[in-house]
Amino acid sequence: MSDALLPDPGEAPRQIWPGEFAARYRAKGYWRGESFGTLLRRLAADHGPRIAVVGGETRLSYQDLLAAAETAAHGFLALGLRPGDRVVVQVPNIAGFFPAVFGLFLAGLIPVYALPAHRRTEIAHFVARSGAKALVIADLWEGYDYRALAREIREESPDLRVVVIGEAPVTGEVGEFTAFDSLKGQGELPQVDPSEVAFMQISGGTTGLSKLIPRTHDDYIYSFRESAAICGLTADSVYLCALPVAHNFPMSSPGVFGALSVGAKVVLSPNPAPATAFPLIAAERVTITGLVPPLALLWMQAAPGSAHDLSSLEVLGVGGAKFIPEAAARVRPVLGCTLQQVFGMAEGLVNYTRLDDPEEIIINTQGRPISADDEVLVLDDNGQPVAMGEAGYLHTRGPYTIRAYHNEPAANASSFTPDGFYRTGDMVKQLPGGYLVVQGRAGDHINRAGEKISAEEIEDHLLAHPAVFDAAVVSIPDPFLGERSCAFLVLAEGVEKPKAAAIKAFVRGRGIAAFKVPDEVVFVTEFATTAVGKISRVKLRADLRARYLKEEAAK
Ligand code: AMP
Ligand code: DBH
Repeated sequence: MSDALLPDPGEAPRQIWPGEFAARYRAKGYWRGESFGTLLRRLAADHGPRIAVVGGETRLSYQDLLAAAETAAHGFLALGLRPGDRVVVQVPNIAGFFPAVFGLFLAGLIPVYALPAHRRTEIAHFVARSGAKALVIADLWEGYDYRALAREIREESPDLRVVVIGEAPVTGEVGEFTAFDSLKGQGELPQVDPSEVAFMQISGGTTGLSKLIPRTHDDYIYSFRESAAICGLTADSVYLCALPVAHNFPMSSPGVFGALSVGAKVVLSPNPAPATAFPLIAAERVTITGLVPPLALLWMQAAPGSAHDLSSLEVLGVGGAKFIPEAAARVRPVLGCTLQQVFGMAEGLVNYTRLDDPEEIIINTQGRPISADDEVLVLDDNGQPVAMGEAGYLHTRGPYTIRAYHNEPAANASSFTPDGFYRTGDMVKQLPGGYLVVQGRAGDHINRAGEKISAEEIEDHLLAHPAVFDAAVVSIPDPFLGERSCAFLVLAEGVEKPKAAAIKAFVRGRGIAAFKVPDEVVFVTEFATTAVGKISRVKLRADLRARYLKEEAAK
């Protein structure tokens, strides 16, 4: 699509529910007119000296967090940022994430959450699509220098302000950037309207590049407040954030915000490996955490032989991809805690098995929605409801599900029905009681260990390789990852066949997250065509997958 059709990226993100819906969500007490900033002030008043966040050597109480966030808010505005401006935040699991994002909220600025795995191409896209005025990054993390990445981004966007947060306070030299810990300023902080967009999450990208998901204070706070209740969180709970904090699952299901909303303690694990997370569980007496299925498997493998005391763990949330019943059944016997399946999406709808559900429900379903006002439709190919227990496409609408992506007219036309239902692309069965069982999905993305990869996005990168004539990227079932990605390539005529490793290196060199690099590369002589010409990409990918699986089975 040409840029001319896109709304001005300078336009502030909005999220609008029709009046009668908004009125109902308010009347029912879902939307309470509280902003993130007001929430933090209330939490600091109620839980002041209690520990809110533990990350590395840093321990922040609720009042420390408020003080640091207020300082940061003044500092962001002193940099020349104005309420409503977007700020791309790419910060890993370090304590500084919290004063930074609450500082942005208090200043009326709008975080756009990137993941630590994102690279030049993705960050540049988020900056451009959101019209961001600033970037908040870490310095060095897990061997990667985010300042180098920021320098590349600034080549394209020279006016972008860059603020650097460290695991330890950054006070010294940060080159041409601003040290987070040097932010200061004074004056009035703006009034923030809780019905306005608070931040933007990113979609896993079912087609093309990731889309931006504008969430309001009202809708998001409702989703994690209710999640905290469903997940049994109290002020005595300790939530371990083992997945990247900016991802919607550890952020809100119930996540770090759900935990903070009840005065609990959040512990940040720099990574989710048992060797890192288990000592933290023992030391901080962690009661609840969330993992994607492959990590849950890894933890179950490591726990029996571990010297660390994991007995404080009460609840393990597992989501992001399908957790197969055989694995689900082992959680309680092996880890001694209650499994809670979580089926959610950054666009909104989140389903949980309830802690007191029968074991059979916990093991075999992906839960039921948070809200009595989450409307769920399971439709067939013709848009007609299927019978209870039959598989169909999940459509949803409700008090915390978006009605539109930011700045995406074409995707909005296809992803939402005229009456405002979000077409999730997931195939589900609905059981009595509203429990959903995920069956698969309609779209052509790869769900690699909970990371969603758009086939189209990777095909575009592959097509940029001079030796590649055509490319199709498909998901292949994988015993550990759930799915892995496989790129089928037709080479241009007369070129020398490159090595698979060279193709992978080329894709990585395009500046994208490592998890998007194809796991496998298969060269084929041609793609099937029908009599009328090229077959659809959807059918082509399905055919290639089927052929691959048949050949594997024959081996
Ligand atoms: P995203 O739109 O990137 O936030 O990814 C959300 C998608 O992840 C959902 O639409 C599902 O396809 C998938 N997903 C999340 N949780 C689960 C789960 N528990 N089981 C199966 N698929 C899941
Ligand atoms: O995969 C997801 O995006 C996801 C999974 C579980 C999510 O956004 C969530 C819970 O909130």
